[in-house]
Amino acid sequence: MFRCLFLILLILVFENDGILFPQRNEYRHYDQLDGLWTFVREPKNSYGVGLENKWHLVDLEDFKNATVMPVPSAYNDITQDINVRDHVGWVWYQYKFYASKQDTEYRTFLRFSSVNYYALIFFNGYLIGNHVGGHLPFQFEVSLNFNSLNKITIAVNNTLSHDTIPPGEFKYLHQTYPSGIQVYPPGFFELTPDFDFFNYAGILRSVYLLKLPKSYIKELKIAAYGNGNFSYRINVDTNNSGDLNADIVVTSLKSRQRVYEGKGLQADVNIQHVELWNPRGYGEPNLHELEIHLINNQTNQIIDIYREKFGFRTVQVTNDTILINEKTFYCKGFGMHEDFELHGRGYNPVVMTKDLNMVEWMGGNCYRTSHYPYSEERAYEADRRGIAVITEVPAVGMRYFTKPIQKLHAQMISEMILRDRNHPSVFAWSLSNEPASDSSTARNYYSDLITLTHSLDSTRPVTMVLDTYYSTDKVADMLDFICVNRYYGWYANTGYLETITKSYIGEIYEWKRKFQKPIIQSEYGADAIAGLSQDPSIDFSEQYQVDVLIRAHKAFDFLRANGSLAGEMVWNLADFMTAQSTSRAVGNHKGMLTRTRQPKMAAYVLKKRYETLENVVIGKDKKNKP
Ligand code: BDP
Repeated sequence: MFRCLFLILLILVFENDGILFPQRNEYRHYDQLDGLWTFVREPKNSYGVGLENKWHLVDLEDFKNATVMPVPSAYNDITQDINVRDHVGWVWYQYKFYASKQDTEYRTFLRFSSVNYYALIFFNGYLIGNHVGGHLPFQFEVSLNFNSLNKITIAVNNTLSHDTIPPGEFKYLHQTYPSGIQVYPPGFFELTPDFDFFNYAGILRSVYLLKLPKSYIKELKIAAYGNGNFSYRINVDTNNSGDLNADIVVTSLKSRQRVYEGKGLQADVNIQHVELWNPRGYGEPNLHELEIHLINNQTNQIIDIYREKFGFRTVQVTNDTILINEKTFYCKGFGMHEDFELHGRGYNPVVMTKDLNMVEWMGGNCYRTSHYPYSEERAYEADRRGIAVITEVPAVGMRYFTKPIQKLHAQMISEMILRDRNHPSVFAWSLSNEPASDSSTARNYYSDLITLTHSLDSTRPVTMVLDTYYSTDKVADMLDFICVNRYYGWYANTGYLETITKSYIGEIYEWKRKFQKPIIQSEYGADAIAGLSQDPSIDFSEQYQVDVLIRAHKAFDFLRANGSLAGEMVWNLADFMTAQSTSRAVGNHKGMLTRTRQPKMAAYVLKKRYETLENVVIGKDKKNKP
């Protein structure tokens, strides 16, 4: 039944109008509803007991099995109950609050920054909307009760199936011995997700009660280039309140000078002598602030204000390199995860800040939001720190290239772009990680999505992260640049260190030769269990991870020098949790850091490399053939 419900809901197109980050200022306010929410778990893979019995109409705290769950956090690792950790299916959250009298002056919205995977939102007993996919924000307007409690109820389902992105496989198992002994309990199934990270679920990022003016600034699109060309588009919810206009001021956050003043809900202008946003190591990550005053033309009064930080910079792609502000940008990067002990993928400013500090400590200038868009707070921090980011839509391990899946994928792409398009740090969109891109159905499927992405944002290149081979891949030629994941010395030729350098050189050189596009080695590395010391090295020892890195780096230096490599991203910044498998000893250990962010031996090797790597080398000596 859940499967049917799921499909029906997929068919309802989720209308996302663009979504701005919550802001508290002279005209808009919010309450952050984070804290302890009432939590009830349905039986594993239940057909939807809660929906059938209308749990949104009752007080969940009265249930015998009710407990509390911190928001934001994944629920999986908070209890001692293995059934909570490994839950598949519905869980319910509830939160009650009294509205303040002053709230009558505002329009109010519930904003969810990330609920994974599928969420039904009820407010004061009514279904007000749903969202599918996790990792991206959504909001619904609500009318508050002023004389009684307000009650938010959320039903969350983490089920992964063929109809979801990323996909998972349900395998129902039965086995009865001749004696009549049944091995598996009735209804037993194994769920194998098509990805290598723990499927943390629940309310993963903050929940807000937004308080916005009756007419308000709804959407903002900024494009700002290295030559000072600047355009903005403001979309307003007028609430039928007549003729609205906007006063605009752009201020340099470096000099604190106003560099532009204007009027209008949109404009295309050129601003002279702007300070550019640059990635770390290429100059300062200078930011500007666009301040919008929404004006009612009749009364000439300000009715809303929104301020957004942005940067002037240009991203271009040649056959060989990615250029930021017309300079070759070489990505010294990391694949990462939003992952930590206890709160799983739940947003935590401590972990986020530590992670970005560790990227900087190792001399990195770049990361990919593998394998889903990270928190909005992280994108603002990347802007401020000058870390260049490839933002990836949640579409890992794609195998089923059907129309309904494509529609969902397209929706996620558009939500991601609407959320992140004003961030200068985001320099490219990744549409998938390791899809089965060697089939012609994949080609048609991705061709549409690439066109869609370009039409939604013409200022950034589009890429995908491939693990196919240059000889069989069917999408690489449609991308602006190509990301390749490969694990020589780990998944291929384990233990044969002497093959690693030539394997990378040989393969990447062919990708380059065939497609004549910039190539980023987007994942490489090896697992190392922290403290496991073996010399000569053996797989899983810290020395082995170092040995793999050193040999890969030798190849990357060679490839860079002849213009065949535009960047490298080690997999992974830190160890992270995965599903259980015989190749995972309590998670994936390819981190440069442990899961608690302590450096392994490899971290020092990478730090030395990133700190000493010249910024611009590409294309110096093109005659340098392998
Ligand atoms: C790559 C995947 C990544 C995995 C990694 C690994 O993109 O999600 O964690 O392999 O196996 O193929 O460590």
